[in-house]
Amino acid sequence: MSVLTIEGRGNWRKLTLNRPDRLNAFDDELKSEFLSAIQAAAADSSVRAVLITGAGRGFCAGQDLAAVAVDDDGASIGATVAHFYNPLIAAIRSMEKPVICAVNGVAAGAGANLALACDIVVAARSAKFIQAFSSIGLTPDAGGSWLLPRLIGDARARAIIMLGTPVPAEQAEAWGLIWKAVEDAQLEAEAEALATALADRPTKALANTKKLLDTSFSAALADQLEREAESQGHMARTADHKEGLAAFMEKRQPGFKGV
Ligand code: T3D
Repeated sequence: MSVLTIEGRGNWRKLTLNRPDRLNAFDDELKSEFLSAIQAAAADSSVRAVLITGAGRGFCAGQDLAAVAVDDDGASIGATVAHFYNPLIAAIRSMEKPVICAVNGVAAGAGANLALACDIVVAARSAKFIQAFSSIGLTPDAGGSWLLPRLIGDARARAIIMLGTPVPAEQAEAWGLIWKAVEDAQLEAEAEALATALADRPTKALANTKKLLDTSFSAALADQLEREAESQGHMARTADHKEGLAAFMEKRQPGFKGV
């Protein structure tokens, strides 16, 4: 059985982490297959949205701790972060199409931060997010120290990282850590409907929106205004913009092509 299921769904792709007996923790095989699948989805222009989820009762328990040598001198952990988690998170954030995460159960350590790095996160009500790092004497990785303060503010980020306190899905929604908590039985349908809707939207505009939002907390307003103007200049020349305008004038639904 493959550790990663890849399903084409018309103009979007679903990736399911598939090591349910380990709560989909990342061993070397899953790391390699998942990073390749993310890079392949990014490079394929026929894929206009990506949905990530997990098989079984967990979403992802982060690094497979059984695979971490107890006498490790730190070199392999550093290498894992540099060669897997960092490129993975960078690939998701820079992917020029929306990435949706359906958190079907517990998301811990790098598994939690993988979810939070996605553009839109929907979680089952039974799911929870755990910054598990400090409980095993580590510090956040997979972008956690960057994402969390931006999403929920410094006070909450500091506490959940230092204490390793699980954040239930409903609390995560109330804090703005995720987009939405839904009934467990509805998660798959809700997430797939989101992927379908996003894949039919103007992909280039969504890609540039990601770029703009990623710089919004670090850029000065004047610089961000310039970036917005530059982006609108590019968008105005896209076929999807012309289609959006035409559809509005003709009082019909637009048929965006992602170009
Ligand atoms: O190389 C590096 O280390 C650097 C990278 C670090 C990135 C990181 O992600 S560090 C953080 C690693 N993750 C964790 O510390 C989480 C460890 N897991 C847990 O704390 C708990 O399992 C959960 C809170 C996530 C879930 O608890 P619960 O009670 O629902 O399930 P469980 O019984 O603990 O787990 C079910 C099985 O999955 C169990 O195996 P068993 O007893 O049925 O044979 C458990 O050992 C296994 N499992 C859970 N998490 C991991 C794991 N096996 C390997 N690695 C895991 N991370």
